[in-house]
Amino acid sequence: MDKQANDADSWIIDQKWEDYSQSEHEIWLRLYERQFTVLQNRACKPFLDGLSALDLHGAGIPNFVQLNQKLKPLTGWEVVAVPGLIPDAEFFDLLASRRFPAGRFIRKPSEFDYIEAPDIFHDVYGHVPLLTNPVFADYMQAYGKGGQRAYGNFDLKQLARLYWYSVEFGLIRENGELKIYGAGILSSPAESVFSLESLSPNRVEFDLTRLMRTNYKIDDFQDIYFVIDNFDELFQATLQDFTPIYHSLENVPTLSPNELDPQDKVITYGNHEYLGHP
Ligand code: HBI
Ligand code: FE
Repeated sequence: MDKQANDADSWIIDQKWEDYSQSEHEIWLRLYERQFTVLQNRACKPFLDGLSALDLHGAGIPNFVQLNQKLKPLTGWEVVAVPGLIPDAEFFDLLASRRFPAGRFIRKPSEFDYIEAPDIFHDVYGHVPLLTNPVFADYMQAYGKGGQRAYGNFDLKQLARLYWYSVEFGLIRENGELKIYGAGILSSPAESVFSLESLSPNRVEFDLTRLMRTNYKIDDFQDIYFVIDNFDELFQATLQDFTPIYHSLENVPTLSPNELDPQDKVITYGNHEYLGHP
């Protein structure tokens, strides 16, 4: 494959696993233990299966060398260390080549309950277990390729919304019940409960075009959650060429997160009582 115009590889750094302190390993263990309890009946089965297949509990922060020895044979994905959020173009290139960028830093004890930027716990605990699921693994690569096609040609905000409302905050139906697959929820104890049990948010059936119209909040629980029946639904939606959708959205108003659209197949109508983090 020809060298990418931008160079995603230049963002990859050594994880330097031996440099993590004991207290950093302990933060991982505390976050892991707490989340594991919260997610027992809330996370989708493919996530819990991935968590045990990769043995992420271990003795603390996972060493990517050992993690990739387990992950790569399963779906061809590997985790690469990056300093933090990277530019969209490089992000898409890494996903398109089955490399998931994970921040190597871990949050401080003072940030235990909430951190703005994705740290290694959000990226590895939240995102990586589902990369062991073949269909979701295909979806993530297809998403990266969709980003490469759009980059430079279309506004990326519709794609960012797709990532946000699926990969980060998506819900999935499992044996008739709603379960979590979005990493932003899976790495947050409070939102793991809120997303499934609060009466406040709307929950509607996944619809790609509608979802691409919907704004999102980055610093609080979501006002709306989109529900899929299976990962193949996501994968199929991403195989299509988005160009006609981008054009159809050009003169259609954006929806705010707490707005419903008349076409929505609503699962639960929210009462919007939750007014945000204090
Ligand atoms: N970079 N490391 C990292 N992790 C992300 O999740 C990430 C990113 N850059 C861009 C980005 N996400 C979003 O813009 C996606 O919606 C594309
Ligand atoms: Fe994330």
